[in-house]
Amino acid sequence: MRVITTTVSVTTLDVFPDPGRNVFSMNIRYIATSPFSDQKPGTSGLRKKVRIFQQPHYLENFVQCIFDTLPEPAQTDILIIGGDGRYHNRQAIQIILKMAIANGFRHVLIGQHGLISTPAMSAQIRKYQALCGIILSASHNPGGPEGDFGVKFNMANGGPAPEKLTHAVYEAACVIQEYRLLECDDIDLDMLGEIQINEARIEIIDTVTNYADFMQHLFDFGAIRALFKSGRFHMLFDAMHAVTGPYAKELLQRRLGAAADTVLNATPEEDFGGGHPDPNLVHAHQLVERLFGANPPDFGAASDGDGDRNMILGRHLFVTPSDSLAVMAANIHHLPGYRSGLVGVARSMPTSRAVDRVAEALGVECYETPTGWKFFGNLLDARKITLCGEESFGSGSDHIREKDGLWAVLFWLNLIALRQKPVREIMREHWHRFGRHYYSRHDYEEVDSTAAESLMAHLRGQLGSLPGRCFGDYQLRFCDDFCYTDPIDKSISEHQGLRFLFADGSRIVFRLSGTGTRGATLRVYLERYEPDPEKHDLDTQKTLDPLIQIAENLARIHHFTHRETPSVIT
Ligand code: VG1
Ligand code: CO
Repeated sequence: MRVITTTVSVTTLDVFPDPGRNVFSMNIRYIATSPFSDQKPGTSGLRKKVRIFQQPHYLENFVQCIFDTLPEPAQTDILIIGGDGRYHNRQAIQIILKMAIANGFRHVLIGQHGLISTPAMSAQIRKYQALCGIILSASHNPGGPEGDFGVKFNMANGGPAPEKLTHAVYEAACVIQEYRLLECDDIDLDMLGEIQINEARIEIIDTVTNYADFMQHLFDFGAIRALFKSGRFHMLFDAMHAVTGPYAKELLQRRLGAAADTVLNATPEEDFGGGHPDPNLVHAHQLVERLFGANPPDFGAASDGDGDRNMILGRHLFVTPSDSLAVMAANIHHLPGYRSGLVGVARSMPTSRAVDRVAEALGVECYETPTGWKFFGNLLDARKITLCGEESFGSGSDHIREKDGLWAVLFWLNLIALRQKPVREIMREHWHRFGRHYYSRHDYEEVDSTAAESLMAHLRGQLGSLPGRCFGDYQLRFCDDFCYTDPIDKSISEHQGLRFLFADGSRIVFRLSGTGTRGATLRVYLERYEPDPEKHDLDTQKTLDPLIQIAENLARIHHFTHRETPSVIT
């Protein structure tokens, strides 16, 4: 529990008129409230419809519970606040700021215009040794008044709060009776600089410059600049009207010399231009059409609402995030920030095992964790891994404690500059050396929650009887309900997805999403290994078709969900 150090009277409105120091009124109100029953954080923070967050006391309750649950501040009392710019971002920031001051924070940093990408937040927390960062984002979920809003909170190591803390916040949210709020005017979020409120110093900071400076230490900007300057290399980056626009323009166009029209949809908008800010083949269609159309650029990339995801495209080529992670692992020692090489890697359980093969070849450990970046934090802090990733368009390294969209793009640019080869050639060589993992994820979105739970229960009920059984050419070798024991703190996370492993190394995984805001989303992950280079140019969905049929047979997807086909295939 944090100690409240403020000495302000709770009943009188004290005003200290000192225009030189920007001191505002400073009356702290203790506001009575009652719990909401649905404030359980999911895979990454609390995500709900905007109108749920707009209910009186809803955001305030949750934020008070975060403050009440934070560990005692060590030497520092810094809080950082920023969001992905979605609808309700600015209003939420003003509320959280006033609550932070009322809860005793003496130093609050806020991203200019209220914007901070998730990876930039992680970097800022580490740079300023902050106690906590609050990110207003529902990531890749759509925004706008009818869309989604979310609150993620990161700890002093820069990473998402671990499960122990998210559970504690939920428990506090179930019994909360009161929150604290400072009465004062809204502050200007657009002008860089400092203001003083009560005893607290509020700084509006330029995270774009900070983040770009940081990236410059990790990659060979000279080599990438030369690549653009050669005139033989063109790329497009789709910021999807979300938070990475300003960061991408600074990095790609200003610092690296890419053409002025490289960054598409570069202005963050409250509703992301009406789309899903989700960098995949379905939602980043403007970029996909260019890369798969006539006369495509050499390289394409996109990131999501809060900038932690990335999609990598070559000419007429989609690089699966799992393959991207494996390529990174195999090449990381060539990059300036990583000359000492890999100490180990980690991937989320449903991510393909392409990276496992690289780790094996390099003789380093490969850890398999549950879905969600919070599970990488301990491994990174303990220096067990250098690199980690998820199939859901996430990759990152020990430079911060979040996945990092633009970092991944710079990684690929640096690699292309070094190898002087197109993306397709880099992939072909990689598969030739390690074999190819054909991989796809099928999502069934917004299905009835009870039906989705029944489907999972139906699958769980069969786990004991399936090993050894044959499905066409595929013999089931092993299946389980994935349970993870953290190698560092030994904490246990159960029910992290159902995995079915076949004798030839193929795999099917089923799990329910923890980020959706309407009904349930069933995710089916399919993977088949192909060592033969003659068979590395097959159509992914066709080659996975037998496994798709087995998934249907095992889970009776149509029976439970009444869906003929998935809503999104990546
Ligand atoms: C999804 C992804 C998961 C990712 C999470 C947060 O979770 O599958 O890999 O860590 O989103 O990403 P789920 O529970 O819906 O499968 V982000 O970009 O929303 O912070
Ligand atoms: Co995200």
